[in-house]
Amino acid sequence: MSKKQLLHFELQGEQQEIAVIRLTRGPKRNALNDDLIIALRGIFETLPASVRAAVIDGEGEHFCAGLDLSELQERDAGQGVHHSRMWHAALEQVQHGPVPVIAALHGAVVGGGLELASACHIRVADETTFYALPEGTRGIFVGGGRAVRIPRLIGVARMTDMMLTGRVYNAEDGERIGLAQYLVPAGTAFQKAMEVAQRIATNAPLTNYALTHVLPRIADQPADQGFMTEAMMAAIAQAAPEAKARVRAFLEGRAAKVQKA
Ligand code: 1HE
Repeated sequence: MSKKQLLHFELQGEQQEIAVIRLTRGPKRNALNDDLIIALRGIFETLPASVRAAVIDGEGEHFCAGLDLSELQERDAGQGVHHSRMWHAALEQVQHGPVPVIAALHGAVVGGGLELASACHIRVADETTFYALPEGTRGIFVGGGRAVRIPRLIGVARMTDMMLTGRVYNAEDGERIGLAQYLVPAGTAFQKAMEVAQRIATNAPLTNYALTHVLPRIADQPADQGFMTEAMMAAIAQAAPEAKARVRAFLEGRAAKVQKA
């Protein structure tokens, strides 16, 4: 399969500010082969400067069936480490690339598919979504970063249960335990993800950077260091001319108030 068929990339929005990245291996349930992982990394390394937010979704009935099991050849231990590190490098680009990334989920979000989703900053799931980590039942382990990312979303105990028992979470329970931040009607995840992306694209880029690059690092720091990093980032953000202009706009009644939910 040529690389062109693995992913679709386009820019949307008046200023070309939203990057849409679609997994296009529908007949294989968007299973992630090596070429696709490398292509994904390339996209995030070379996003145009106009882009302020990105949306990832998958064509067909399912978001993603995880690692392409047909490529799980007999690797020796060293090759296995390099393969895992290739995934790490690609998903690092998603998580710590230039812009916030929203995953629009539907159908199966399993194995490496949940790995990809967990590298995104916001997950919007429709009612058809289901989540599983079937590696435990296939005699393998996670390898693309989930051992680090999933416990941070749902805790070690829930991930252990999912892997030991093959437990499948439906969309509602997935949202309840923190796998997704939004739950929407069937067929509307992409639309909602685009709305969220448009909203995010209106923020000051430095604030978005602080939220995607600095906040998760603060959360990983001991409290004493976290408070100091927070103070540094707060000072840098508020000193920016854009922050001053936005605060002035509010004080002069030119900016939106917070509305009751
Ligand atoms: C695949 C894959 C795949 C489907 N690798 N080819 N992930 C898994 O163990 C999930 C395996 N997949 C499934 O459980 C099911 O396919 C689904 C629930 C996702 C979808 O079911 P369904 O009935 O819609 O599709 P299907 O008939 O099972 O699959 C359609 C085709 O996609 C079929 O190929 P075909 O040639 O017979 O048409 C499947 O073989 C193929 N297909 N999933 C390869 N995963 C870095 S560590 C990551 C570790 C992992 O992610 S391990 C993988 C975990």
